[in-house]
Order: sequence, then structure tokens, then C-alpha cells
Amino acid sequence: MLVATPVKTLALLALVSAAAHAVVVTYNWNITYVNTNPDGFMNRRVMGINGQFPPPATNVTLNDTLAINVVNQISEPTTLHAHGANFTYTIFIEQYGTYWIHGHNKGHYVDGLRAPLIIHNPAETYHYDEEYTLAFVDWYHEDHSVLLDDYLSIFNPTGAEPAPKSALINQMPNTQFSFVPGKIYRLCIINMSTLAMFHIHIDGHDMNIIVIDGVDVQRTTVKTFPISAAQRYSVLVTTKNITANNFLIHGDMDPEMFDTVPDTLQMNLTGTIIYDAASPLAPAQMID
Ligand SMILES: *[C@@H]1O[C@H](CO)[C@@H](O)[C@H](O)[C@H]1NC(C)=O
Ligand SMILES: *[C@@H]1O[C@H](CO)[C@@H](O)[C@H](O)[C@H]1NC(C)=O
Ligand SMILES: *[C@@H]1O[C@H](CO)[C@@H](O)[C@H](O)[C@H]1NC(C)=O
Ligand SMILES: *[C@@H]1O[C@H](CO)[C@@H](O)[C@H](O)[C@H]1NC(C)=O
Ligand SMILES: *[C@@H]1O[C@H](CO)[C@@H](O)[C@H](O)[C@H]1NC(C)=O
Ligand SMILES: *[C@@H]1O[C@H](CO)[C@@H](O)[C@H](O)[C@H]1NC(C)=O
Ligand SMILES: CC(=O)N[C@H]1CO[C@H](CO)[C@@H](O)[C@@H]1O
Repeated sequence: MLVATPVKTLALLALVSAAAHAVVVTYNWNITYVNTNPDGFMNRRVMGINGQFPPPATNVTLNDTLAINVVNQISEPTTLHAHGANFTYTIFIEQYGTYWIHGHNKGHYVDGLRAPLIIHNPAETYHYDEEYTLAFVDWYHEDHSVLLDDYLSIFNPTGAEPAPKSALINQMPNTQFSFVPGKIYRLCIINMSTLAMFHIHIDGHDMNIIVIDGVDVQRTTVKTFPISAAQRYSVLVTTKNITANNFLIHGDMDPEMFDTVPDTLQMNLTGTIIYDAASPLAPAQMID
């Protein structure tokens, strides 16, 4: 499998000489069509990177320079490059936190061209042992051009936005995350949706919010929080000391965001936290 592996080189620019550890992190991204069926309901053409879907997350550190060499291999322009040609995006990383990169031409990000960008702070305030990125997305079965035609059609006089067909974590089916007992995990939670707002909670575990939209906040313990399209939260989760159960992580889509909720739409998305593959799943909890 072709994986977008970053290449790190020491920055020789005089202006970053003060930051001795700054590196240039280079990714080579061919933007490509990929056929996939992440929600298990429909195979469709999506936009991926280097023939891979979902597009890989990028993970850099404050004061690095992120260089992305983009080659457009799809059949129309996309704004990760300029006017149909190839383009190198050079981004000097001046802020830390959880972000995302997405196609910005038409509905390219609706077709899957969206990926987390995680920027680490070397002087991190909080101690944690491991980190996961959870990108919640709504998922459509039609190409963005079809959705746009439906949305702008005279047969849609109220301007109702197309409702998604399902929802996914990290644009993949049945997402699982391993938890080791007695550890602290940082979960970088992103809503990379087109429309949906999610209510997040984890059965049997509190979440400690520490960063919202790239800004450190006073540590706040919650059972659930809402996250709208484009928002990002970092939360710390302390794991249990026993492996007797596995647990669901929930992203309940908010019905208020949809003009009508289709009967076939499963509103409550789940992923699984695995302590021990042999352990039973704890009963799902509802948050009101
Ligand atoms: C990042 O760069 C700024 C500006 O050059 C500098 O003040 C700061 O100390 C650097 N931070 C790290 C963690 O290297
Ligand atoms: C991008 O596509 C070109 C042309 O097909 C190929 O030679 C190259 O290996 C691809 N790059 C990556 C990173 O997959
Ligand atoms: C990102 O990079 C850091 C440091 O290199 C690593 O500890 C962490 O696991 C990586 N996170 C992801 C989500 O790849
Ligand atoms: C874009 O990059 C590819 C692969 O490196 C190259 O074959 C092609 O000529 C480039 N196109 C333009 C317009 O520069
Ligand atoms: C796990 O055990 C340690 C040491 O016995 C204790 O300090 C900690 O509070 C326990 N954590 C949980 C989540 O029960
Ligand atoms: C989905 O979750 C909401 C709470 O967020 C709850 O009110 C509703 O009953 C759940 N629906 C199903 C089918 O479980
Ligand atoms: C519905 C909504 O707010 N969508 C936004 C999601 O985030 C992207 C990237 O910031 C915006 O372009 C969308 O407008």
C-alpha cells in the first residue's frame, strides 16, 4: 500500500536558527480517485491521496515547516493546487493544536478530500501517555456535484440541505481504539462534516477538555459535549484500571441540523474502545 510518509529534514533557513529543532516535514500527495465503501452501504468514487482512503493525517510540531507537494491526478481542478497545475504548499507552523486540511473547490471535501492536521506543542501543559485522532464525519453516497444540483434545484424551493446517508469516524467503518489500563489518553476530536453536529460521549469515562479550536482552555471535566462542523476539541481520558469491559464512544448526530431526518439514517454513530478483545461490551449509555 502506498502510504504518505513524511520526510523530515533540518531547516537550514537562518530565520529559524533560533528554533534549533525546527524541521521541514515534507509530504508528497497525489490527489486521486479511490473506490471505497466505508459505511458498508454503497461503493462509490471518493477523493483520496496516493490511492489511499481515508487521506492520512499529518502530524507535525510547533515551529516545523510543513511542505506538501501536491499533484492533481483527478479530472478537474482542486484547490489543494493552483489552477490545474501542481503546487507545493509551504506552511510555517506558528500555532499548535488540532486542525484539518481539506479540498476547497466545490464540494471536494464532501467527497472525502479531508484529513486531520495535528500540531504538537513541545511545551505541552498536560501529561498524557498516548494520543488518538477521531475525526467525525457525515457521509453521502452521491458525488458532491449531484448533491449540489439537488440542493440548487427548483424542486428544492425551501433550500433544504441534502441530509447525509450515514456517519463515520476517521472515514472508516467500525473504528476501534485500544486503551491500556492506568493510562491517560489525549483524544483529538474533529468534526470534519459537511453538515452534521455531533454530541460526543464515552460510556463509563469522563472527558477533560483542555483545548478548543487550537486554544488552551481551563481544564473542564464533562460527560458530553457538542461539536459542530469544523470545530476541534482535545480531551484527556483516564483509563480504567481493569480490562473487564470494552466501551462505546458515541457521536450522536443532532437532528436539529437536518430539515428532515430520513427514516433510514442511523443518527447515533459509535466506535469501540477496546481494553481486551475477549471482554464483553459494556451496555450503551444515553446522554440527554
Ligand atoms: C517557536 O518559534 C518562536 C519564534 O521564533 C520562538 O519564540 C519559540 O521559542 C519557538 N518555540 C519552540 C517550542 O521552539
Ligand atoms: C504519484 O504519481 C506518480 C505518477 O503516477 C508516481 O510516479 C508517484 O510514485 C506517485 N507518488 C506517490 C507518493 O504515490
Ligand atoms: C504524532 O507524532 C507524535 C510525535 O512524533 C507521536 O507521539 C504521536 O503518536 C503521533 N500521533 C499520531 C496521531 O500519529
Ligand atoms: C505535475 O507533476 C507531474 C509529476 O511530477 C508532472 O508529470 C507534470 O508535468 C506536472 N504538471 C505541471 C503542469 O507542472
Ligand atoms: C487506578 O489505580 C491507581 C493506583 O492504584 C489510582 O491512583 C487511580 O486512581 C486508579 N484509576 C482509576 C481510574 O480508577
Ligand atoms: C440517539 O441518541 C439520542 C441522545 O443523543 C437519544 O435521544 C436517542 O434515543 C438515540 N436514538 C437511538 C435510536 O438510540
Ligand atoms: C456547515 C459548516 O460549518 N461547514 C464548514 C465546515 O468547515 C469547513 C472548513 O472550515 C468550512 O469550509 C465549512 O463551511
